Amino acid sequence: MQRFREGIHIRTMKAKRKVEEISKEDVKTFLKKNAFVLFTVGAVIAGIILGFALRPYKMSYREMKYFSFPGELLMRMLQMLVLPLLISSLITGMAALDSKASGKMGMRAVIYYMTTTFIAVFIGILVVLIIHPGKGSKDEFGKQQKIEQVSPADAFLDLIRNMFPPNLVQACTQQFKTKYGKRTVHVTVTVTVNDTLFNTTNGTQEVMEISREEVIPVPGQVNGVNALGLVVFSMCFGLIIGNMKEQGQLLRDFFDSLNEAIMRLVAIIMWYAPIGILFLIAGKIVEMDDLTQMGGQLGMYTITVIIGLMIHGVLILPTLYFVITRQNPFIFIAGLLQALVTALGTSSSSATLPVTFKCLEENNKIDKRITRFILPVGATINMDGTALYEALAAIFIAQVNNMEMNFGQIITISITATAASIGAAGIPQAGLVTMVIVLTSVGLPTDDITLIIAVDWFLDRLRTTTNVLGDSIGAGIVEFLSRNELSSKDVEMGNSVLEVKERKKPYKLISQNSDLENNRNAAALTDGQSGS
Ligand code: 7O9
Repeated sequence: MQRFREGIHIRTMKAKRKVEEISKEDVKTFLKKNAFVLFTVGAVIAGIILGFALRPYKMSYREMKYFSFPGELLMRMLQMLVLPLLISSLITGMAALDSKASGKMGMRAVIYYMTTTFIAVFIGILVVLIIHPGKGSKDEFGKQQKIEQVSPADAFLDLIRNMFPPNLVQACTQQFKTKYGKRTVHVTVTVTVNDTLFNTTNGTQEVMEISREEVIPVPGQVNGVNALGLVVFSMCFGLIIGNMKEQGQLLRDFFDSLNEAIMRLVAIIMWYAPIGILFLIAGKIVEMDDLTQMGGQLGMYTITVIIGLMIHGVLILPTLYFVITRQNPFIFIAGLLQALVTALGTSSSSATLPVTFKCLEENNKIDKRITRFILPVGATINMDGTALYEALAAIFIAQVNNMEMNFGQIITISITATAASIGAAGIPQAGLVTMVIVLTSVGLPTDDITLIIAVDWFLDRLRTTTNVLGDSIGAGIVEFLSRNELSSKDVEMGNSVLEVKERKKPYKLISQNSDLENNRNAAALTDGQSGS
C-alpha cells in the first residue's frame, strides 16, 4: 500500500514537473513566434505614450519633421515595393488560373466587395441617424474655406480614362485629371432692324460680334500612381500569358520570380516596421492640433464614425467569415494583426499591401493564387471603411445644416458613397473629390467638408484599418468558396505559383493548442499542393 502511494506521489510530481517544463517552453515558443506581432503592437502603444509625453514641449515645425523622419522612411520603403508587387502579383495570380476559374473567383470577389461595401454604407447611415451627432449649428467649428468644385461627369470620365493609360510608364507616376481652362468664344449675330416707324418695308441688317468667356475641360495630369490602369493592364496581361502554354512559360517564371524576390524584401522591411510605426504614430500625435474642439459636435461625430467602423470590423465582417467558412474569425484576424497595425500607422491601404500579403500568406496560409489576385484588386476598389465614412459624413453635414434627408436622398447618398469608394483609386486627388461628389448629389453645401477636416487624419487611419481588414477577410472567404477549383487545378497541372518546396505548418498565435490545429483547413489545401 505504502509503495503504491509512493508510486502515485512520484508520478504526480513527475507530471507536475512536466507541466512546468511545457509551460516554460510554451512561453518561449509563443514569444518567438509572435515576436513580430508583439513588437508591432508594442510600437503602437509606445508611439502613443511617446507622442503624448512630448506634446508639452511644443516642438517647432522643423523639429516635428525631424522627429517623424523614421516614420517617413517606413512609408517610403513600403511604397517602394508597392508597384513591383502589384504588377508581379496580379500577373502571376491571373496566369495561375484558367479563364473559367478566374471568372468564377472574380465573380465571388465582386459579390463579396459589393455586399460588404453596401453593408458598410448601411451601417454608416444607421449609426449617424441613431446617434445624430450634428445639432444644426456651425458656431463651434473653426473658419470655413472654399472647396474646389468638381463636375461629377468629368470625374467619372477620368475614372474610365484612367483604366486605360496610354503610357504604362507614366501610369506608374501620374493620373489623368480633367482641368478647366477658359476659352473666348466669338459669336456673330445678325440683327435685322425693321424701321416700322416710317413704314419702310426693307429692314437693314447689322452684323454684331459678341465675345464671351467659356469654361472648358482640358486634359491634365496629377501626381500619383494610376493603380486602376495598372490593375487593368496587369490582369489582362496575366490572363493572356496564362493561356499561352509553353510560349508563356518564360514570362510566367519571370514574374513569379520577381514576386518572390519582392516578398523577400518585404520580410526584411518588416523588421524595421515596428520602429517606423512607433515614430509615425508619435509624430502624428505631436503634430496634431489641440483637442479642445473635440468636445462638441466634432467629438460626437468622431465617436459615431468609430462606432460605425467598429460594428463593421468587429461584428459584421467576422460574422460573415464565420457563417461562410465555419472557422474562428478571430484567429484569422490575429494572424493579420501586423497588417492592421501597419494600416493604422501609415493610413494607406496601398502602402500596407506588402504587409497584408505577408500576413495572409505566411500566418493564415491563404493560397497564393488567391492573395495575388484578390489583394491588389481589393486594395484598389474595395474600401468598406471609406464607403461607410463618406455616407456618414454626408448625413452629418446635412444635420449640421439642419437639413432633413428624405428616403430618396439617403438612397442617393448610399449609391454615390459606394461608387466613390470603388472609384477612389481612379479619381485623381480622391479624398476630397469623392466627398464633393457625394455632397453635390443631394445638394449639400460642399464647403462644409472643411468642418470635418480637423479630425480626418485620425479617422483616415481607422478607415484604412477597416479597408485592409475587409480585403483580407475577403481573401479568406473567396479561398474557402473556391477550394474545389483550387484543388482540381492542383491535380491538373503543376503551376509556377505553387511552390514545390515543403510548406510549414500553419501559424498559431498560441502554440500547443490543438483546437487551433484544425482551425484552418486551408492548410490542408495548401499541403495538397506541395506535391504538384
Ligand atoms: C486607404 F494597388 C495599389 F496598391 F497599387 C494601389 C495604389 C494606389 C491601390 C490604391 C491606390 C490609391 O491611389 N488609392 C487611393 C485610396 C487613392 C485615393 C483615395 C483613397 C482612399 O483612401 C482611403 C480613405 O481615405 O478612406 C484610405 N486612406 O484605404 O488608403
